[in-house]
Amino acid sequence: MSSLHDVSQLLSKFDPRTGTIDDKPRVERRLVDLRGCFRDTQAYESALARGNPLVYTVASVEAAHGEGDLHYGLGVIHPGTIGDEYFLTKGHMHTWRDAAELYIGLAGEGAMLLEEETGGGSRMVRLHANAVVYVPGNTAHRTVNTGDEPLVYLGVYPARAGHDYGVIAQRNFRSVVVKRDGQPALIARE
Ligand code: S6P
Ligand code: ZN
Repeated sequence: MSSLHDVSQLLSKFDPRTGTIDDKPRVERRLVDLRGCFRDTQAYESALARGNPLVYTVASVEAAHGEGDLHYGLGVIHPGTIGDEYFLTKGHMHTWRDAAELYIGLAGEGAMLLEEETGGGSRMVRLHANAVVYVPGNTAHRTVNTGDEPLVYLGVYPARAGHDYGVIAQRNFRSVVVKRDGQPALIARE
């Protein structure tokens, strides 16, 4: 449980340039970690043959585990494309399906791909500095960088949300965000 006496539980400092939050753990996702995510598998394999760039990092603060507690993460997605599809996160649903999440844009230009688990459609919602995206419960979410600079954002979610990556690994998203005439467009995966 957090205590008002312990300031380390109350205040953290992040650096949007390094994608770090104090000394909290930070995961790195490189191109090789994103096998199966991109639509154009040939473009993926040939990009991988040329190198294994860092695609995104997430530093997380996940210390509190009370029923009403919050976790949060600082994400940095680097600019780039595979074929015409923007660099992206793996994407997930929350294990506790009802858990919503707030994404707060800090720098760069990007978008969130939001999909209901069953039936419903896909939405692309722009994410950038001074924008807040509300991700409802029961919604698969993936973030993409549509600009030329790193996309930096905070994600705030219930401590008990959990991350279900398996559901995405199995069937991926139904739509993709691609670059069309220099602009992001949402299209069906086919
Ligand atoms: C966690 C939140 C974000 C993501 C981050 C990376 O609920 O949605 O911090 O973890 O955007 O995406 P992913 O799909 O690799 O976790
Ligand atoms: Zn999430």
